[in-house]
Amino acid sequence: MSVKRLITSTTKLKGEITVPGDKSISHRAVMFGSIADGITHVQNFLPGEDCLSSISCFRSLGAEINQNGSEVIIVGKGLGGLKKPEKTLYVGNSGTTIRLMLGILSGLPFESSLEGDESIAKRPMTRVTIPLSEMGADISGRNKGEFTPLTVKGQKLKGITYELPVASAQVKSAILLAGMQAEGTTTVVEPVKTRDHTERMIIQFGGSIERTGDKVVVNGGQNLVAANIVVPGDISSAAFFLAAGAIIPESEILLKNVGLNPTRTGIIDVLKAMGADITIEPYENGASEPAGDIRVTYSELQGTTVEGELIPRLIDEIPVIALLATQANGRTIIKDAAELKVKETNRIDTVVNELSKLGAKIEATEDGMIIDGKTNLKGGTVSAHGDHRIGMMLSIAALLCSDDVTLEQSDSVSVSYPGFFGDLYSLI
Ligand code: SPQ
Repeated sequence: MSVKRLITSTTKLKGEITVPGDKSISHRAVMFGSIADGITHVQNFLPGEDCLSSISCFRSLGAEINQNGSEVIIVGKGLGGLKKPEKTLYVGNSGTTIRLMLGILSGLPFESSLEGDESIAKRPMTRVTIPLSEMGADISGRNKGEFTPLTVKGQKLKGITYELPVASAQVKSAILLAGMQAEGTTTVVEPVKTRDHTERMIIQFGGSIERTGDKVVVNGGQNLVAANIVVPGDISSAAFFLAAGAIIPESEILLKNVGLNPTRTGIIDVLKAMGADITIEPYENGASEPAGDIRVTYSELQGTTVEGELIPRLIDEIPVIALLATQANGRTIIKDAAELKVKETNRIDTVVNELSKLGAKIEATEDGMIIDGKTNLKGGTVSAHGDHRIGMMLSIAALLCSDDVTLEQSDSVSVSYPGFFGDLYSLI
């Protein structure tokens, strides 16, 4: 187990950071490149463990993928170019890899099995296997297909209309990926709009997709063609620096090339609602995925309420929003976020338990948490529990702690941000 003594008692953070490429977009670039015809070039790919799992799974399916750091070249031969893997596809810690792949594999003419690490084994899969089965997929697994390991026997699929019971971009994407191979039309109805990287990428790869209100519609039998994908920096990684700059006195941090897709920018809305000093300079380059520079300067924060349609736009940032709330005056309430219970860890429990160890006034609720600030954080031994976002949030919290902080399972951060500690400590 990796254990790291974290830097504490920091007075200011100053400098410029270019966070690595977006995780959600990097996964999708590998998948679309592997099922398209022709040579796809991906720039600023995230070489984090999760996205490397996607590469390794598609290599096992016969895709030719050359990855050199953040540059990836994929020689795609269309869906028909993929073949039965010789061994079980291993997705590591990555929920996005397994759920989106289930959509792709459901319609391919061979059998494949998938499994991941201990955390993946606890994450619910029926949210994907139920709609895919309605389309004709044959997927079996532990506990009636609820958990890994899963086996998919490819079938001819038919289009369906499916109302998502939970707002989930992964479920939406799996259905769309199956829908592009199905007979007829597939419609996904979203209760609340979730990240739309799959939809944008279908268009970039020459496919067609339509959105009307809460409905996303794809036609079956689509063939995709290779594309050049430039991945913007990951706003979910930038969020840790945005939080650090906002709560550590005298800080000023410039974040370059951060993805600004409106389905992901809920963290900026929350920071502004709390009174943070944030300025954004969007790039006017007409890219499919918008990006820009963000500057954050320390200021006094106020508590806020985070709920409703905002939740899917910041779901992965809730751990760091909880930390922000410990440094804001008054009460912060986070609700409508029960989805946090089925992430890499139960992120309601892990955030509450680990921040409490550092002296935060925080309590769990059924669908979120309540935090009272402003609190002086002390020190202690905390754990990432194998969850990258918890590890990074605790490393930012430590900067404010008055006593020593030891972080267990610190190497979890490599799932989405391998150079995290180097970048963070370059600002001191
Ligand atoms: O891939 P994984 O493990 O599910 O990653 C997480 C994360 O914190 O990085 C969630 F734990 O992000 C998900 C996100 O929460 C990535 C994602 C996507 O790329 O489509 C969508 C969200 O999940 P969901 O279940 O709401 O669709």
